[in-house]
Amino acid sequence: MTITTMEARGTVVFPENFVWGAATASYQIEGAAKEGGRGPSIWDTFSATPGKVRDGDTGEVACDHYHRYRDDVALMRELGLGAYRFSVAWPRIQPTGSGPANSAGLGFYDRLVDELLEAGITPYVTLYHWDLPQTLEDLGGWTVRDTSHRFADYAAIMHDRLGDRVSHWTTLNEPWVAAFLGYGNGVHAPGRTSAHDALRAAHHLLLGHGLAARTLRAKGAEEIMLVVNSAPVLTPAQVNDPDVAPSAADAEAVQRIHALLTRQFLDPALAGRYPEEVLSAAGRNGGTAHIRDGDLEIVNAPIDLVGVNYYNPCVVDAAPGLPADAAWPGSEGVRFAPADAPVTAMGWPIVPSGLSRLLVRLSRDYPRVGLMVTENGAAFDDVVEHGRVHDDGRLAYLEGHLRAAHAAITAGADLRGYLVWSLLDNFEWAEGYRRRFGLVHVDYATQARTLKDSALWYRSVISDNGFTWGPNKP
Ligand code: IFM
Repeated sequence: MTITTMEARGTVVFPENFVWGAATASYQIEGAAKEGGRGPSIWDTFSATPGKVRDGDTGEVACDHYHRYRDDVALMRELGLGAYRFSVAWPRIQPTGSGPANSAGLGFYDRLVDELLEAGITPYVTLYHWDLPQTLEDLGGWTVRDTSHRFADYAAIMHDRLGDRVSHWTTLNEPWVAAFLGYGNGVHAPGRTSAHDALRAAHHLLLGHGLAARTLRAKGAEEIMLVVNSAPVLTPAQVNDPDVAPSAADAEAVQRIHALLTRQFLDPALAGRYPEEVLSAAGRNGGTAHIRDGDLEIVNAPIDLVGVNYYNPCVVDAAPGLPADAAWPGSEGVRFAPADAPVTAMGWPIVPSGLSRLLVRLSRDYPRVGLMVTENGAAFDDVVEHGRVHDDGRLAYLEGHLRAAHAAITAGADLRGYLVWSLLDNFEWAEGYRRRFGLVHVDYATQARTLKDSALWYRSVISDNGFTWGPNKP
């Protein structure tokens, strides 16, 4: 069942123990880029490079969460969040990416975790949400194997410090983005533009995941998750009618892009093998010598959950003769097509049914792990008026996607929780501060926080473990 086939109004109630929360990432909110012994990350370097980030924005101050984390945890408590997913800035812990831990950096996360636990909020710790120490990039970044080993060392440091209070560990956030926007089309840090580098980076991120997952498990981590940006891959006609059968050429394009986006990471991590489509893309872009014997066994470390970051479907069709997109080595002959759907301020199509399709498929393809929606949300051009933010667009987006998540559970997906992206408006990477994804509005001039209408609605969803929608909702 997808939400396109559901009634026009009704009530959804989520399973008992369903996890409700929100997510952020270190570079996007912390600020204090030069405090507490933090070393530079690739995002400091990249955002300081003219022309890379809209309006010349950087994460130097961001939401000043480093200093305001107590107030931010108080907001989370006010919203009734059960879980808070945040990432650790590796360069706060190891300013040059290796060697002894920086105690001031560890101290910050220590205090944050204690504050969360005190507020009754479960911490979900992500170890890598893209802020690679610059020194490691200077040594080759994710294109070299050594970075994978450095990542596992850093994971060990973090578990040694927080493992007595943190049970939920995520190794990587969205390795596809880190590899293919960071090293492929250069839209993200470190801004390299080489298909070969991007494919090497993807493999070494996976290797780092496997090494870190094994390290965390050996140290007693209870739950280990890999978070991917995933999406159902659809033809343009399928966006509004999932039952339209694609032509053979379109079906091949769909299958190939699904392999490059999702299976490239989940097949190695959960089944210890690469899809043919990925090996063939690597073969045509510098070769596969970086994939060494034994790597895939390491990558296939036992994990418990896959985190799914879903925003919109990926829409493609066959376009014979088209060269590969720079972010998609192996996508020769495929067009990334527009979707016939309303869009957010990012220009991303709003297709809630895509979430149910995706969750059902992932649960079917990877039945041994549970799923969690670790990011879902939307940017809109919010304004504060008389102390309120009437973000109806975001509220409708969240409501539609929560209905879709519920439909997926009904259809058999093993979905354990849902985290909104994002708790706060924040630094939206190459888009800077213009794009607001928060449940909470941030005035960057004063750092004032204002709960948006969507936040107030989400609070009631959490407290009721569900909601009623439709014209006569109470
Ligand atoms: O802001 C990002 C986040 O860091 C990773 N997932 C997508 C979000 C919106 O672009």
